Amino acid sequence: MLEDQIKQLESDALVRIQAAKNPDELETVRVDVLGRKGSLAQINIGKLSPAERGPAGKALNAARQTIEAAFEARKEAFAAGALNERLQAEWLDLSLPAPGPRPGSLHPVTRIQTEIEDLFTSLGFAVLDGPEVETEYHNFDALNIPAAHPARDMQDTFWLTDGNLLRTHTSPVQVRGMERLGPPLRMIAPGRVFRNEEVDASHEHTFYQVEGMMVDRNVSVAHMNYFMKTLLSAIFHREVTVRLRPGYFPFVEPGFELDIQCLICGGPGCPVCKQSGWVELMPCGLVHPNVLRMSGIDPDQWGGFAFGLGLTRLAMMRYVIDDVRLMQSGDLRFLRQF
Ligand code: 2NL
Repeated sequence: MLEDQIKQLESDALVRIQAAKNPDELETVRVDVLGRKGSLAQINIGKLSPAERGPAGKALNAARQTIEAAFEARKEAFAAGALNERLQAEWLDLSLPAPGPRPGSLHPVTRIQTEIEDLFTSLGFAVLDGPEVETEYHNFDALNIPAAHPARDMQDTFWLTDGNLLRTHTSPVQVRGMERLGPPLRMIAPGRVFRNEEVDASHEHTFYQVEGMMVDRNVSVAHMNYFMKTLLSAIFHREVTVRLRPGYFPFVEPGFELDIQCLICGGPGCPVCKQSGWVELMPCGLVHPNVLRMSGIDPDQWGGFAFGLGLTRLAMMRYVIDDVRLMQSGDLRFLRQF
């Protein structure tokens, strides 16, 4: 009987569908049974008499539908199983507390700048700020820097097309301070300055410095010495020994180079001080009478001392940083060390 053969085929197929262990095995069963050359297709009802053909065709269709339904159900079961497995593997506990953001830290130059600002504030100095784009007058002329001075060269200064320039030191902030405040005054001017430099491990076109100045009656080199020693002892957290050598800067008279006794070897000589026992640290001097006069201060009534200090260089000394380019690299591996 063809109907019995169909029933047998159907029950065999259902057993094989249930027995399939994975989608690949299931697909093999589908091709074997439902495929174009599969076992269902082999059943030929064409040779039956017209009377038998109807019921046999119905039975064949019913079997096909049953097998297809079982196949679809099994296929969905495999898909659901795969999803469950994934959910198990990728499960994560969203109720766990997050580690939280890493606390930030200050850039080494900012740290030194803040310390110096705190120290000078405690000594009665104002902390002044000023423009980074300056006039030629405030950056050079008002500082008694001659018209032909090499610092004014294109090679040394970033000139703008309108005749202004990027300040090469923070002195112009102090010029503006003298103009605005008048004597007596104590001020420091920390900030970013620009030089037209070829950049390498020890030269940057952009770096930080702080300049300071005190103008009062009868200010002498002794006052300057006292403030400079106080400043350096605070920066290096210990007593420092200093010496003054003559140095020439157009905006001071007399001018000095202030050296400190080497903090590494303490005097006898080492690679840091190039065997001299001293490290050149700070140019300074008494403010030139021309500079006072140009900013409206009478040099016969008032006098002052002034100094310059490289913040970037100081930070490199303190933290033993051997390449100035790291300072503005934005490299988190560098910054996270501070
Ligand atoms: C430097 C420069 C020095 C000054 C800067 C100064 C400013 C005015 C008047 C007089 Cl408005 N002096 N500044 C004085 C002595 C040295 O150094 O480039 N230092 C890193």
